[in-house]
Amino acid sequence: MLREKLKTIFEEFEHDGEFYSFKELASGHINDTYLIITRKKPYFVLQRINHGVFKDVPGLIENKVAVSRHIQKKLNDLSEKKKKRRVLAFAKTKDGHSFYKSEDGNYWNLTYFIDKSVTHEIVTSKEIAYQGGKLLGQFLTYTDDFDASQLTEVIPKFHDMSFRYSQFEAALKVASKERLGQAKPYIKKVEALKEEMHILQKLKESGDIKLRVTHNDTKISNALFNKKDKGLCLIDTDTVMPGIVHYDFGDAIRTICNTAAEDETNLDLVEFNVEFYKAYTKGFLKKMKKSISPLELKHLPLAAKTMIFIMALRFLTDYLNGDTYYKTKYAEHNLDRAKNQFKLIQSLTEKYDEVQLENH
Ligand code: A2G
Repeated sequence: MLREKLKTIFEEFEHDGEFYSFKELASGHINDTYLIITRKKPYFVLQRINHGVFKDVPGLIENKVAVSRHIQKKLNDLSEKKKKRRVLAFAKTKDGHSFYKSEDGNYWNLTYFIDKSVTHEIVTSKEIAYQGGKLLGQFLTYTDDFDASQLTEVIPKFHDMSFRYSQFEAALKVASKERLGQAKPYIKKVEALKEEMHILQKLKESGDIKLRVTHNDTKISNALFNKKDKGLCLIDTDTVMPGIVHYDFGDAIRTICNTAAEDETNLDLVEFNVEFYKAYTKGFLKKMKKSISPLELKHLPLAAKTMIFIMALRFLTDYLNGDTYYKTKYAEHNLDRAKNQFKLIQSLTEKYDEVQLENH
């Protein structure tokens, strides 16, 4: 029984909590995540890391723990007023490790649940967008002096556009006739956008845009807020790796500015919200003013387009591959996700002038 299993795993970790019940937190597409409700707070979050997706789980967990520790040191130096900021804290197992490997070969990690925090699947106010921007700017600022060479590259070439195109092209060769047929209009879009979608990668490769420690999965549901909409911290740091600022900014905008959730199938509801873009950018730049270069700044709108596109491409590729990567609930789920992202690109493209910084 799942309850017994989770309780047993929970008890492998060092803490004072007494297991009472659990609740699945089902919004992620990769790992299995459970809120562990104890008899007396704090609660905990127990996560099974998907080792099909992440080949080096111990490396991944070391990354997360080291980055959290680095940020915690910065928080310790803050004034009392700013002490509401948070960072994930990891529990250790009774034998001193940051993860537990269960007999069935699965890897688990346990973090303290941040009390009175909430997440959002979509953004409903400019204030949340603004706070979200500040959170990311703060994360990148706190990790600016983190030695990126310490980090394991948990998924090599994660946001590398040429790599994602090559996976797409390989998927075209193995896809069923039926899926190829369903995907046809979107396959054409992928081909048409190829050159533009490589611009940022080229700037990264030439060194014109610098490498930083980036989060790499900055969708809005990976940000914690308090009940008054103030940002607390970014969570789900599984993919912290060296990257460019555009990965994180663009991936965040992808969900912040979508008027519908990523899984919405009614495409009439999917629009790009320019007001939220402006609010997010304002919060982000408030924290990043000193460290962002003119070239990085100029390419923020393209970052949004590129990161929406790379997710569309990955959802489409997974659909063509027969759904081997993302968790899906029905046969067309990945195709629907890709359609949602393509609709968002279309809407952003129509409003592209309005998101250019000089028009804010
Ligand atoms: O789904 C997951 O979180 C993905 N993470 C992320 O890259 C993005 O595709 C997202 C879409 O909602 C991993 O692939 C590790």
